[in-house]
This record gives sequence, structure tokens and C-alpha cells, in this order.
Amino acid sequence: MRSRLNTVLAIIASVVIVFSVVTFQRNQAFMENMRMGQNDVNTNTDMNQGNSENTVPSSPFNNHDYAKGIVKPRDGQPVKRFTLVAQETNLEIKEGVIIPVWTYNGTVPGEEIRVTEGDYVQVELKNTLTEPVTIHWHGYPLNSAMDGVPGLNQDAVRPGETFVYEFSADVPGTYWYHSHQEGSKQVDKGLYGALIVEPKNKGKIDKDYTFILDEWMENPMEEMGNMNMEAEGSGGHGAMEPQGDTGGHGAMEPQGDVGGHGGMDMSTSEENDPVMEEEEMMAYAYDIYTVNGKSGELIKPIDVKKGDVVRLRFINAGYRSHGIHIPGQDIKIVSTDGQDIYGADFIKDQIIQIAPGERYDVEFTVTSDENFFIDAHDDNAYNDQLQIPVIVADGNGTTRPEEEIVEYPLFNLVNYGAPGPGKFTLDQTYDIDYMVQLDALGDDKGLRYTINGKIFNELPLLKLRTGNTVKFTYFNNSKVDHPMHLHGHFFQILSKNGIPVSGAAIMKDTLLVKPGEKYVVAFEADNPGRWVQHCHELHHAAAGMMQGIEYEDFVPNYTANPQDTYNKPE
Ligand SMILES: [Cu+2]
Repeated sequence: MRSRLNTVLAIIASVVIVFSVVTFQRNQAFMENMRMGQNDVNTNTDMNQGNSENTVPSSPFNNHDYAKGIVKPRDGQPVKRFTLVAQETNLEIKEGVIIPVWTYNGTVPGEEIRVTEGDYVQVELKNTLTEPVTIHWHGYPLNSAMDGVPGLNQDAVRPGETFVYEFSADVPGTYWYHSHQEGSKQVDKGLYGALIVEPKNKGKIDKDYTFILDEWMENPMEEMGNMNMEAEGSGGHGAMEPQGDTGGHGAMEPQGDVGGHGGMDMSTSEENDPVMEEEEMMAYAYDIYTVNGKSGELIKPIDVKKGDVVRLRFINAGYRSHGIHIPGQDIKIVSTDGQDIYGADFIKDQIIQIAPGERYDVEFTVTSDENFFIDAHDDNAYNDQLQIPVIVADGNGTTRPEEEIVEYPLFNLVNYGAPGPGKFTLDQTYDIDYMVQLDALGDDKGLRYTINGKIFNELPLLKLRTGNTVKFTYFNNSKVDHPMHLHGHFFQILSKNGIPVSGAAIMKDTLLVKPGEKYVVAFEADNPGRWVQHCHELHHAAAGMMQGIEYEDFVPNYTANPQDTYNKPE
């Protein structure tokens, strides 16, 4: 078992080394592209020529001077100020397991930023870490100068430096924030927190809880040490060559439920497929699952009373999808990615699959006499650690027994709610019609995750103009999940696998595209700036699955210094 672990870690080490090298090269080319404004994408942008007079976006952000990147409060707008200190600390993540983590304000997750719709938010970031960091406001449609992608919107905030992020919180919902500097490392180490914008009229909510999901390695320091030694011992080759013993799939067997609900099916992966090997290694190495930075017995129970209207906000800050189950309760999925779902109806005993970067908000009225556990049903290996106790204070004191049945239907987002009120349709014409094909490659050049066959530094910038209507077709041609995240905009899902959305118009900023799936989405180019889209499995982003997006009619006030090599936007 120990030797298998070492083999596993050695292979992971190789991957880490490849990622680092590729990342460095990519940054240079990316910044060069952004500076030169070159590399047009070939799209049917004929209509662009007639659009240049359209400079006022139909968005809540008209107050901002985009051209200068200036953001300021409206007259009389309430200002809410926060300070987030990026700092290292030790976290008891699981009973008896204390690991070093990177945090905003000393906790994982970082301090929750909770404001009210209409507030003006100022957040001062102070960096006391030994590496540069940023804050990206995931999903929030703010001014791109505040989007926190280093080398694109700002320089990463170096050790000892401060940076003030500010934006008008005009769009209510559940969002989150995290470092966008070397995300696959820094988010992994704990640099994230929730951003909750409560609506002005929030209706009757008695209890409001935020749950941020994540996965960790029990002893990353020791494992990193082993990995480095093993990597040297194996010749330091970067490629993901299988290291002989590939027959040990027994060690990879999921220990709990096998629902087959997406994610990767570890029992059927092909041996000698470096992409699948890598996925399996990580599935095994990330052996602690947490809710709000705590695993298993340490997960804090929530206290409710019968009749309470409860809102649960689930955010996935990790790299794996989790299938959340709220047993026996009539629940509504009231929003996803911060956007309300029109005509949300009751469902019961369905699995809500939450992919990296996604948010799902659930509401229910407590009717249960018994305490129960919110738990996970999917093919992940360590689900027994992911159980949130719900204590019904005026219940009968018993706890709902663990169910025998583990197969529940998967909640279907594209067939939920009442039709409306979407802005876009499949049969209209779009100014930009762009195919986004997602692939994974493992060969003698290493492991790469690609968009249209290219990694980040090879990909042309996607060029938009303010007012463009934009259609993306996401197609996953690989064997692994890709939760695709678009910065600065919400897109409407139009169809999945050729079948039009039949429920409410679903607006999202992060969309899980499973192997073989095809989604058509649309959005309005209403937020001029510099943005990216990327896979929110951040190891995939780091290995190439990321693309720059630029409004041609946008004049940024930030220019990356080509001499700086410390901005690492993925
Ligand atoms: Cu991916």
C-alpha cells in the first residue's frame, strides 16, 4: 500500500512539475498577446463594423467609467468596507489532522463578505504571505479592473503590498471570492471565501447558511517531500508516463456510494491513458473532504426549528463535483450561480450535483421531527466525511436513519422551473457564434487540457464588442468533466445535447460539461473589459484550459509589464 502511494505521489509530482513549466511559458505569451492586442479569433463578426457607436452597456454598471477603469459609489450609496489579510495559519481540518493553510483573515473559508443589494463594497487586501496573491470575485459582474486576474486586470499583490477592490453590489445572490494567482495552488491551500449579496426584499428567511465544499490532502507537506524525491528518482521526466503498476485499481475503488452520477467512473478508466491515470491519482490523493474547512465529525451542525424557512447556499471551491442530497425534505432550488430560477418547484430526494465553481441555493420549510444529515451521493471516494448534521431543535430527538437506497435521480437543471423569462433563443442570429471544444491530451509533450486544440498561450483572444450578442457551443470531447467558468457575464443555457431547455431560462457563470456533452449558451456583451473563460477544475486551467477575452472597444488602464514574471493568472 505504501509503495503504491509513493508511485501515485511520484506521478503527481511529475504533473506538478509539468504544470509549473507550462504555466511560466504560457504567461509570457498571454501577456504579450494582451499588450499587442493581436490574435483575432475568426468569428462571424461582420456586424461588428456597424456597432462601434454602441458604447453604453445595458447593465447596472453605467455609473462606471470603463475606459479609465474607474469605479466609484453613486451619490448617497451606502459603502461597506472590509479588510482581508492574506495569511498563513494552521487549521484542524479533521479530528487529529492539522495542516498549514493560506487564508483570508485566518480562517477557511475566509471571512464571509455579506452585503445588501445596492451597497458599494470596498475590500482592502493586505498580503502577508510570501507569494503574490489576488482576489477574483467569482461570478460577480463587476468592472473588469476589479476582476483580480493577474497580468490581465492588475499586477498580483506582492508580499507586504495592499490593493483595494471595489464594486457596486447591484446583483443579489450567492457568489464567492478566491485568489486568481496560481489558482490550482492558492485556492487549493484555502484562499477563498463567500460573497453573499442579499436582495433588498428578501422575503421570509429564518435561517441562512453558507456551505463551501472542498477537498484536501491529509499531509501535503510530507507528500510533497515524497513526491519531489520520487520525481528525481524517476529521472524527472515531465510526461505522465504510467509507472508500471497500473493494475492496482482496487486501491481506487470508491468506498461509499456508487451512484454513477457523473464525475469520473474510476472502474472503467483505461489503463495507460495518462489523462485518466492523472485523474485517478488525484481522486486518491485528495483524501479529506470538507464543508467550511471542516471534515467529518468537525462539520458544524445547523440548528433549525419546525416551520423555519431555511436557505442553504452551496458553493464548490474544490476540484471535484459533489452530489448533494437533502434527505426526505421538500426543497426548491431557488437559484444557481446567484441567479434566481423562475418558477422553481418542489423536488424531493434528488441529487444536486455541484461542480467546481458552481453555486446552488436551496430553500425548504422544516417539517421533519427527526434530525437528519445532508450528505453526498456520487462516485467520490470519501463521501463518508461529507455529512452536515441538521438538528431540529423542537423535534423528537431521534435521527433519521441512513437510507438503504443510494440511487436517487439527478436534479435536472435544464428541465426545471417554469418557462421564462429568457432573453435569448436558439433560432435568433448572433453577432458572435463560437465553438468551444474541450479536450485533454497526454503525450510526450506532457499533459495538456485544451480549448479548440490549443492551450492558453496558443489560443487566440476571443474578441467582442459592446452590445454583441454572443453564442457559445461548449462540447466536451474528453473523458473528464470540465466545469467552464466565464468571467464578468452570465450566460443563458439554450440547449443541452441538442434538446432545448424546457424549464426556466437558466442563467449561469459556471457550467459543468461532462464527457460527450454539448451545451449551447448565449449572452450579451454588456460588460466591456478584459476577461477570461476557463475550466474551474483549476488543475485543468493550469494545464491550458483557459482563454482570454477582450472587448475591442475597451481601453484598459492597466498594462502588464512584460518584465514582470510573477503574474500567474491561472
Ligand atoms: Cu476541466
